[in-house]
Amino acid sequence: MSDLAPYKAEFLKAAIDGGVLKFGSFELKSKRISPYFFNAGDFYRADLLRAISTAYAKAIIEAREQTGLDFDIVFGPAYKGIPLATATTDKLAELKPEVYGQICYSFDRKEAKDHGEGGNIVGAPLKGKKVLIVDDVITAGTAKREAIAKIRKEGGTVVGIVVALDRMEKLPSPDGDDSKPMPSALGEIKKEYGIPIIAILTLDNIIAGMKSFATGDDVRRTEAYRAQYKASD
Ligand code: OMP
Repeated sequence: MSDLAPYKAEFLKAAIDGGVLKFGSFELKSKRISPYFFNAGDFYRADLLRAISTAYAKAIIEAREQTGLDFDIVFGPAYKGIPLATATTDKLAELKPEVYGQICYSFDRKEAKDHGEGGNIVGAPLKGKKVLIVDDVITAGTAKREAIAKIRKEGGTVVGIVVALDRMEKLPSPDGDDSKPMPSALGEIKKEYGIPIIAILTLDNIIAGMKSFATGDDVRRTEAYRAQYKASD
C-alpha cells in the first residue's frame, strides 16, 4: 500500500476493516466468477460512509487541480450511487466550500413516477448542466452506459465518472471466448464518450495491498483472476 496516495491507502484500509471488500467466490453481473467482491452497499456505518465520501471528494478535488474537472451536479445512479453522491456532495462542500459550497446532487428513479412531481430524476434538474457521475464499481461498464443515457435524455452533459474501484476487466468477447485479449471496459467508455473516468482504487492496488493481510490462497486466486480477465490496454 506504500506507493498509494495516503487518502487511497486509508480508503482501502476502511474497505477491508469494514468488510466491504470480501474474498471468496462471487458471481458478477457479467456472470464471471470472481474471487473478490467490493460491495459499496456495505459502507452503511457512519465512520465508513465518511471514509468513502472523503475518498471520493479528495479524488474529485485532485482531478480539478490536475485536469480542471468542472461540474454543476453530482449524480448517483440508483440505488448504490444515491448515498455515495449525496455524501460526496456534502463532503465536497465541507472540504472546499469556496468551490463546492453550492454544488448540487441528483439521482434517478428505477421506475418512473407519474404522479406528484413526476419524472425520472430526484434532486437538481439536469437540463443544461454539467454532470459528474459518482458510482461504485466498473466491471463491463454496462451500468455507466445506462446512467449516461439517462442523463443525456434529461438534457444534461456528462463531464466525467468517478468510481471507488476499477476492476480493470476486459470487455466480454462477442463470441463468448474470454481467453481472447479484449480492450478495457473503462477505456472504451472514455474513448466513446470523450470523458475522464477517475478510479480511487484499481485491482492492481488491491492485489498490492492484500498481500499484507489476506491468505496466500486468496492472493493466488485474485492474481489468477486478474491474469484471466485483465484488459489488453
Ligand atoms: P458493470 O455494469 O458490468 O460495469 O458492473 C458494475 C456493477 O456491478 C456495479 O455497479 C455493482 O452493482 C456490481 N459489482 C459490484 O458492486 N462490486 C464488484 O466487485 C463487482 C460488481 C459486478 O457485478 O461486476
